[in-house]
Amino acid sequence: MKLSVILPTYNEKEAIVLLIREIIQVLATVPQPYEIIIVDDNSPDGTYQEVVSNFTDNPAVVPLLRTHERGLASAILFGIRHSTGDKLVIMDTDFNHPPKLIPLMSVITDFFDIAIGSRYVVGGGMETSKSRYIGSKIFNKFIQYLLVVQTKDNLSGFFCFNRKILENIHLEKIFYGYGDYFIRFLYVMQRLKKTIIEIPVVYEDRQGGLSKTRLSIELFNYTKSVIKIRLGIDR
Ligand SMILES: Nc1nc2c(ncn2[C@@H]2O[C@H](COP(=O)(O)OP(=O)(O)OP(=O)(O)O)[C@@H](O)[C@H]2O)c(=O)[nH]1
Ligand SMILES: [Mg+2]
Repeated sequence: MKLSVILPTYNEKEAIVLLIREIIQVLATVPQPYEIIIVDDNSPDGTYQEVVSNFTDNPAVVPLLRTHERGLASAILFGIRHSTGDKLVIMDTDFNHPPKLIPLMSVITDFFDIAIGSRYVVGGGMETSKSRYIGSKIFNKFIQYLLVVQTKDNLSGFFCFNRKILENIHLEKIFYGYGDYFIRFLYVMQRLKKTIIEIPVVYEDRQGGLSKTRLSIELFNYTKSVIKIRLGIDR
């Protein structure tokens, strides 16, 4: 049972090496083989080169460079397609998502199809302003209500799943845009009756670098995406 950790990066030079080192440390405690795939969209700050120069002697670290495309969701799909693991972990690269949870997610997905790191189950949370936390919680309620889904954190982006659940799924119809790919992913998986468990996680504050999320624009785009899913309109 090989594990693939997929890390999409854009201008994450400040955090990426520390993050990969921490993931390697955490994964030293799990028995299965693993790979860490970095998908960088030619970041101007040299994130890709930073990874290459720090991990040349480690074949488990696989840096990939995209020069003709940009975007979070398509980078994740690129990483999935270039990965070889039976289980996949997707996470942010700015320490929002704590690597220490990976072993638990990996074990839990022996019993469930998908494990999500969730901010909105008991024990979960987010180190951010109260207004961003509450705003995100309310928006997640809106998603739950409109799409009739059980999942409480539909914008998590920190998750582990068994590769086999992707069989016969048109992935381009899910993995496009920004964080809204995760709403589509969970919606499709719940309609297919895949088993999903939400594990409480406290999102830590971004360490270094700048945010790529433009909150008001993304909120508008996410709302559009939710309505399109509800109406059954494809991209
Ligand atoms: N490859 C790639 N990765 C991206 C792109 N945009 C964002 N990312 C990565 O996606 C992850 C999430 O982006 P963030 O800027 O942290 O977004 P956020 O977590 O909503 O916002 P923060 O509060 O700043 O943490 C990070 O690992 C980014 O480096 C992109 O266009 N291409
Ligand atoms: Mg982040």
